[in-house]
Amino acid sequence: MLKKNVLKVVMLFAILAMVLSACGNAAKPAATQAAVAPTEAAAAKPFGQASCAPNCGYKDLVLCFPQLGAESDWRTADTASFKDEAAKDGFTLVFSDAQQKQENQISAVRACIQQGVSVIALPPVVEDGWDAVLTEAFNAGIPVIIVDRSVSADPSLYVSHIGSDMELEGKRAAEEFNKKFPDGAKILELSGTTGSGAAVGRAKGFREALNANIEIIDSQTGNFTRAEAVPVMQAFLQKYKPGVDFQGIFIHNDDMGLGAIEALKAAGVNPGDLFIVSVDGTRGGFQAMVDGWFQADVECNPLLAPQVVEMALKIMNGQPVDKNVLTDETVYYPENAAELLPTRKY
Ligand code: GZL
Repeated sequence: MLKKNVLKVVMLFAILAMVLSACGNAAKPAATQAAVAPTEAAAAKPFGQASCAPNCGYKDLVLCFPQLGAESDWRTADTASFKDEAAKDGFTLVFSDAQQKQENQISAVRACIQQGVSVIALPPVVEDGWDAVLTEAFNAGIPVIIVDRSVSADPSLYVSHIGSDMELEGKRAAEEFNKKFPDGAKILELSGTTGSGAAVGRAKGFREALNANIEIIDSQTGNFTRAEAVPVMQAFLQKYKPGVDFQGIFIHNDDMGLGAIEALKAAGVNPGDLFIVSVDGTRGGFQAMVDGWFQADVECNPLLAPQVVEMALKIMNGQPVDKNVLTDETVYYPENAAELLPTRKY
């Protein structure tokens, strides 16, 4: 009996010793395991850094600019800003006009990816529907700068956004109505392209800042064009009596404002009968203030090319850039519109 017990104890100790040594191996400090010499981690190049870094210059830059359209004076000035900058600096501009169609912009971006451009500066016609093509650019190692309007895509898919604070523009317009109508009013809204960052932001900022006693009785899109705004204003005038059913109009850009004026004139409305606030600050908008039609014009600056080009070169040279760069803007008024009009660059 004693022998059996002794045997059991010995076996137990043997099992315990095996278990401990196994654990011991598992717990053995790295030094005694086969040491793997730490390899020099390849210094990760910043995304978008070009082979010419850190001395990339304008001659190295091939900038893809798939412009969304030519729908407004603002857009014309924006396009001119990029073409003038390319002529001045000597970089290669790959330009296209998508006629306000997202599918055309996406095709143009894909063509630029195929071409292997340095940077893509994308002015998105609408906020949604960009994730797939931005992913393709990202996977091709081509950095994207979102220009002007914003996108709803994952921000990790693009390097930066340069443009206006559209919600602030809407807020500034609302503050003009709040000042004018402390006792309340009924107003119309002529909005921009449905689903565009500009229209969505302006409408949101406008509504958030508008006093509760000012009612937006109707809102229709004029797609940011003068031609499309005329029938929208005509339809409004069929439904609502100016000065009676509504006292003012918030218009998302000057081009639609000029279309609205055509319809208002035809309906016998005079300058100043209505309180109209527009956005952009184009020459046409300044003239409308001089003529008494607009009572304020919220600035939206289209001359974005210099900032975009400098950022593109910083990216190519592996330098850090800000994720969101908003342009400084103001509000213009009739009091000094005549004096400023000759100085306007767009
Ligand atoms: C705003 C821009 C808008 C302008 C319109 O940044 O996208 O598009 O306000 C233009 O004039 O059509």
